[in-house]
Amino acid sequence: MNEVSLGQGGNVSGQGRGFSSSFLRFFVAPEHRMTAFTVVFLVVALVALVWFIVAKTAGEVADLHLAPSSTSAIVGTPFNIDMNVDTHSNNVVAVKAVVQYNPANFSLLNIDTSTSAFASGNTCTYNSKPCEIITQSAGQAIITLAKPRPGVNTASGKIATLQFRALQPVAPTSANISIQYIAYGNYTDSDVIFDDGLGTDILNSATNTTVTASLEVPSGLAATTTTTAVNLTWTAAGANSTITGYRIYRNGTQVGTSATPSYTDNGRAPLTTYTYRVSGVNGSGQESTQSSQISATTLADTAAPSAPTTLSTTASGMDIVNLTWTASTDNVGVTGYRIARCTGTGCSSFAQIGTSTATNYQDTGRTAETTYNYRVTAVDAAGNVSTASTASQVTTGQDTAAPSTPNNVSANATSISQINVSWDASSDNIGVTGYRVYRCQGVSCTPTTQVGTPTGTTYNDTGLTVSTTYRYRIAAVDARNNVSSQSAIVSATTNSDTAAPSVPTGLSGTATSMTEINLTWTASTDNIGVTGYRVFRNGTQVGVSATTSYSDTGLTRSTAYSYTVLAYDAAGNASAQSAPRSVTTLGDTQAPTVPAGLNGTATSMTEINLTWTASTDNIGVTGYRVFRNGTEIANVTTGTTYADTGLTQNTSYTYTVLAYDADGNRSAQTAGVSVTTLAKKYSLSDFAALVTVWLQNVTSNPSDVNADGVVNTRDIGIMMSNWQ
Ligand SMILES: [Ca+2]
Ligand SMILES: [Ca+2]
Ligand SMILES: [Ca+2]
Ligand SMILES: [Ca+2]
Repeated sequence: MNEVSLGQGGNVSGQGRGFSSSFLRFFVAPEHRMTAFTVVFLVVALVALVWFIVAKTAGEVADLHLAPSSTSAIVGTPFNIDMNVDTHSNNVVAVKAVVQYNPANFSLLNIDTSTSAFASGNTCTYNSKPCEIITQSAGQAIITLAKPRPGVNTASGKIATLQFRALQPVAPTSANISIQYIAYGNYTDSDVIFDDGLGTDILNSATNTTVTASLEVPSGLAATTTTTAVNLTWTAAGANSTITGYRIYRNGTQVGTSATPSYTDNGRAPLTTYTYRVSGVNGSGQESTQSSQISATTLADTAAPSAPTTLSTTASGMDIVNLTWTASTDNVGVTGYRIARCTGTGCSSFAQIGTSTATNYQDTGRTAETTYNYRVTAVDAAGNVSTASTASQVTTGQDTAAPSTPNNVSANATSISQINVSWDASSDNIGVTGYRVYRCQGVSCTPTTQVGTPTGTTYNDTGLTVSTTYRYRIAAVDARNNVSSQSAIVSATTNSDTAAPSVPTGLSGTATSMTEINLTWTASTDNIGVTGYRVFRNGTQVGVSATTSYSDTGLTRSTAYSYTVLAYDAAGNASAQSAPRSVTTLGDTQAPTVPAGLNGTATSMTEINLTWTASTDNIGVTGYRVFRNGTEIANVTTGTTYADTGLTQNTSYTYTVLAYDADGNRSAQTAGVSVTTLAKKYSLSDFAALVTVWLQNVTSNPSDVNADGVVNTRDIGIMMSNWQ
């Protein structure tokens, strides 16, 4: 059988071209169809090229034209491709077109041959065969048309109009829709429609139609706004559209999807402009171009949040207050809270102290033991402020924070007994109420004795010891007796004493004996204290006294001494000497003892030798006085003997002796001792001598001779006295 038939379902069978038939049968099997499509296309193209060359050699029949040659399509919207043929040089009596496409991308809706130049419908038959054979399968349509009257020349004409619809947005590639075209001309054989065995001219060619298919772009995008939302609407996709949903873009970023042509974009900020676009998405998830852009501006927020409720305040320690409250609500959103505070029980002059985005707040740095009131307001992003919450009152805990340690402590002596200590004021969370001053005495001691509690930053330490080092340190204290650390230790030394005592006055002296004078005087005064007095006798210091009296001993009796006194202090400062006072020691009033053992011996007619035992005296015996017959006759200053001469012979004399001292004190006289001089023994010479004396006396005193030549009695007496 010399026939080529293209079977249903794309199966190709034929006996005239066994190789091709077997080849095609293999590749058009469902499991090989995709590959087969390509291979078939290539094989067909190769064969067509061979046929084209053959046809050229045998004479071309016709050219194929597709109108349009490329198409822009909207997915889902039908588009037409006209398949035309025009005669090149021969009569065309039959055509065969194999239309191939990817059924995933396109569907062939209709093959319209009503205006074809080759057939008028399936009712036509030619040589017991239908003039028009159209077979379709997925991705392929084979259209075979024949003229009812072979041999009738047809210069040109439409073969068919193919109505496609794009199922997917496809890029324009050469394989979108492929048509293999075979034309037969100059047929005289009326047996079969297709038979190239009788000198038939064949033009076999292939052409492609490229299709740019895109998804339907949403249109008619419009918006209305509220404070927090933008309501979008757009035109629904057409009835044939493959769009199954939409994607919504805000400011270039997808923010949502919608199965319907509307979308509400909630959660927008008030008074804010947004831009929107919308795209369509088909069932394969492919997306259309985005729509044109629109802008929408939300409305301003003018509604204030609700007032915070159940405000609670709790003191934490002495300086922290914790606040919590129940959240406010707002049409847009509460952006934060403002916390206000005032100080005092029932106070009302609230001032904002902080903000919080949470429903709690910690107020630090509060003052201990202080009552505060708090209230909270809520605000939104537009600055709308709620009414204030109910105030909540709280009192902080007791002060436990000690003041800061006093700094810059200094100590300076201002006198011999005063040191002024000063320092910088300490600080305290509430207030420093005073300071404690600690002191010790010494150069390396630790001050532990509290000596002062000034409220200010100075302390004048008085009553101190001269030239003495003291060390100090300070601590600060608050009303709760929280005591700071003690300051650094400072020291100072009181001034040395340079002031001398006053000059002693009222110096007086009394001689109490021959060797002692007691001095007294009026006490001197001193800035610190009189340590003692120095006593000077005749300009030379003879002693010191811690009191206002002095006994000067070892003196000489009956001697005048000049005294002065000065006062001195512990630092060695000495006053001037007092006015001098002259005092004389007592004299000696004690007489020597009475000489004892007085003994007299007449050694001649005119001499008696006296001896006695020496007297004693409190001072010393100066001498003795000798009395004869009651008359002092001698002063013996050496020894205890006395020779009394010139006495009368054979005469008894009575002697006494007394002792005396340097001050003239005399002892009593001894008992009288009588001694008789030796008797006279006369000789002639004694008489001659008597006469001689007598004569001498008479001669010297002529008047003594009476007229009668008698010598008077006086002369006799003289003579007699010489006799003896
Ligand atoms: Ca609001
Ligand atoms: Ca404190
Ligand atoms: Ca002094
Ligand atoms: Ca005496």
